[in-house]
Amino acid sequence: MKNVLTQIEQLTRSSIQALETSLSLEMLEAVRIEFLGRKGKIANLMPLLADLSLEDKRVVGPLMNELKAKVEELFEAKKQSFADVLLAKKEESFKDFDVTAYTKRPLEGSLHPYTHVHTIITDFFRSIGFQVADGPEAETEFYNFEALNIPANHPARDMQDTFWLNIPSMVMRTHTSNVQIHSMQKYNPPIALISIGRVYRNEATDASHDCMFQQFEGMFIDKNVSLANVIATMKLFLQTFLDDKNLKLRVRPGFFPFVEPGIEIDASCPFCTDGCSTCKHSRWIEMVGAGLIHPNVLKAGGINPEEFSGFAFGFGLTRLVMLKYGISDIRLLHSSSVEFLKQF
Ligand code: FA5
Repeated sequence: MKNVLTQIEQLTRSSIQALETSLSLEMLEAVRIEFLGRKGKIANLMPLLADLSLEDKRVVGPLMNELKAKVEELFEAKKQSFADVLLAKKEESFKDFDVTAYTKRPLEGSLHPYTHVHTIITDFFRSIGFQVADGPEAETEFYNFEALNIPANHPARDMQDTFWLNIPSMVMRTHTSNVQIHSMQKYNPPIALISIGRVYRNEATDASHDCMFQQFEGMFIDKNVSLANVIATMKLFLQTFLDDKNLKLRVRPGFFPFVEPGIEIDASCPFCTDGCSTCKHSRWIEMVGAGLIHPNVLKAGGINPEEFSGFAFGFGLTRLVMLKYGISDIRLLHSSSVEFLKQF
């Protein structure tokens, strides 16, 4: 009996010491298995009871149960203390959490400069009564050339290097002027419309030329339309678009087979008064080709040139975009570069 009591006493000391010196949940679990496990040190004491007298059993039995209960209680208390420390650490780390602090935001999309300019142009022309029309990019020779007074073998065809399709008489349109004929066939005068879209030219690409770029065309047909009407419309539009109320226009003669007379309009440089790199130190920037619609073109569109006249104008939209946003290389517009696009 004395031997058993000594073992109980030793186990009590060693188990308490092991529990108290456990530094982690893992160490604590190892101690639990060592003392309280099914084959642990406390369970190993039980067979010793068998050799004791009934009287001794009544003394030793409760002592063994007490030892087991004590170790269990200390184990649970130690486990709880580890949980408390963990919780306190977690609370500490959240204490200074600032919900308004800067975090890197996901990349947001932005509108392409073409889209911005598209909106400015359509808003302006809708406000003065023009509608917005569309036309095909794969076009017949008739709508792209012949109906626009550019017959086959005419030298004017060389002005616009053409991408021919494998389908006979079909081209990628070289300008948005094809919309003029489609619209004359569709509507009766008065007609006031603009059209914006991609055009294609078989040209080498450099900082200011691309083989695919955008144009923006306008047309007005009514009775007694004069050149003064197109000049006034261009002046009002460019003053609004370039946000310069003092912008002046300079008109020069220009040749386009589908207008007569044809003019080219330059605008005073909106960026300087005495010359800069944008206007190449000339104080004028080439803006738009325009003129009164040639009677042959009105006829091709089914409109009587004796009764009606009209003006047409055509911008290189790509160059307008570059001018408005100070873009130096046309290739950036189709580059899909995120660094470039996120500025707009
Ligand atoms: C025309 O295409 C005429 N259809 C415009 C027109 C319409 C005149 C109605 C009169 C009446 P032009 O070939 O000049 O014209 O082209 C118009 C504009 O497109 C040019 O002023 C220029 O800004 C732009 N452009 C021409 N080629 C390129 C190119 N390769 N890359 C980028 N822009 C170009």
